[in-house]
Order: sequence, then C-alpha cells, then structure tokens
Amino acid sequence: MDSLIQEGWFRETCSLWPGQAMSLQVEEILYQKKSAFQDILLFKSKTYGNVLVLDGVIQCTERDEFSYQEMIAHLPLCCHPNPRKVLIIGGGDGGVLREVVKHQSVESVVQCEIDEEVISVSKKFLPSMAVGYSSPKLTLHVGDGFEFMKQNQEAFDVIITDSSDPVGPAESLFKESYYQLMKAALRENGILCCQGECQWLHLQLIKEMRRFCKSLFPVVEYAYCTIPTYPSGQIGFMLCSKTPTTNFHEPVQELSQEQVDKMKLKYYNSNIHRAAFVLPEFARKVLSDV
Ligand code: SPD
Repeated sequence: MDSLIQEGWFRETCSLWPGQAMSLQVEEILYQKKSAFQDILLFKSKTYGNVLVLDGVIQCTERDEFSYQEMIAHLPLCCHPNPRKVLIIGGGDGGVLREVVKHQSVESVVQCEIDEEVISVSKKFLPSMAVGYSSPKLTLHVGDGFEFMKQNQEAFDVIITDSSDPVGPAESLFKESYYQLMKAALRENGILCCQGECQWLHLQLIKEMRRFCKSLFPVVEYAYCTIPTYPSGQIGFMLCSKTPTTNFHEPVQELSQEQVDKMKLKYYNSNIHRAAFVLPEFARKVLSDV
C-alpha cells in the first residue's frame, strides 16, 4: 500500500483506466489497514478533505462526494411514486444512506455492507457521510448482498447498489446474475439504481450491462453525474424499472426549491435529474443500438 503515496502524493492507478491517474496531495495518513476483504486507506488531503481509498481506488472525498451520493439515491427515489422500503447494497461510508433517509415516504432502509471495517472507519473519519447510521429507519446488516437478497424476495421498492469498481470483490455486482437477484428482491413496481461506471472509459461494459438489463426489465436507462475525483471526472448509474410506464427522464416527485433547501441538496435538483439522461453523441450512439 505504501507505493500508493509517493513524495506526499496519492496516485490512483488501475487496469480499468490505463495510462491515466488521479493524484491528490496528502497531508496526513489517518488510517491504513488490510481488512478481511480489502486494503483500506484513509488520508487527509490538502484540498479535498478526508479521502477513503479501497484497494487503491478513491471511493469518496469530503469535498465532492455529494454529487455521486445524491444522484445514486435521488434518481431512483424521485422516479418511484411511493418508495417506502429501500435496500442499499454496499455504501459503507454511509453517504447514500444519509440521502435515502431524507425522503419522508421512506419508512425503512436495510443496508447490507460486507466490510464492517469500512463502516467503523467512516464513522470515525467521515462523519458528514456516516451521519446516516444514526437514523431510526435503518437496519444494518453486515454481510454478503447476494445471500441477503436470496433470502428477501419481493421485499423492496427501491434497491441501490453503491459498489466499488468491477475488479476484485465487486466484479460480480456488474453481472447478469446479480441483476436477476435484484429483480427478484424488488416488489412488483420496484426500481433499482446501481453504480454504472464511466462512459469515457467503460462504454463497452455499459453496453453489455444495458443489453442484459433489457432482457430482464421493461425500462432501462443510463444516467451520469460529474465528480472531479472519479476517473475521467464522471460516473454513471444503471437504472431499471419493473413497471413498463416508468419514465426515468421525468421525476414523478418534482422537488420544489424549498424541498431542495430543506434536504440540504448540493447537486441534485429536478432539472439536473432530467439532464443526467442526456448523453453525448459518442455514448448515445453506442448505447441506443442495444
Ligand atoms: N471509481 C470509484 C467508484 C466508487 C463508487 N462507489 C463509491 C462509494 C461512495 N459511497
């Protein structure tokens, strides 16, 4: 892990984005340990606040995490007419949970995170994200998402998968068998939203995912947000609905400015929701012929 930081700079290299590397200047290493599942590094950066890194890849920084966490939560929740029961797979830092519990209609949230160490390190060093863990709506399950869903069929209105990238432990979360399990765990009019990788780097993967999603769900869409510290400055979301009439482009719950302010949103609003599905031509072409 030591080689990740050289001359005071953390450098993020990975086979998923060959030839490029995001770097952040390090002020202090706050935590560094190998858990049962992955290498965990948490450092204080010079300009992005505290940063969580798993297996060498940036998961969140205090400065820009809100764009991803808000979008992966509010895109599906604002497209469901009455989301009451939500399942989050992954998301150990707590940021997605923080956003989900802001919805008044949400009565209960189950979070299924495999690595307890990520939860405890986030509670200590990422308090503005881990704040969600104090919600009375939460049931926390430390364990494997696959196993959990096998035992909880037709149980959830919305499932959100906040995973790391498809190398190592999270690889299976980008496969058809995982989407089949989510489909079975969703209620009749359920919606899912998963970390869907970056159109600049992973268009063929997104295309393949869209292909198998379309064989499982009547409505499938890809959206994206901007975020400086993820590879190429963007990340996407795969959204699927069991209801043929769902139109992801148009939120069924339009948030007023008053609601946006009350929910303390910094990225999501109803217009950015609509815009998130408008793809640049190179991506639109590739994804539209699936
Ligand atoms: N390339 C990194 C993608 C990480 C997505 N998950 C981040 C977890 C934030 N809650």
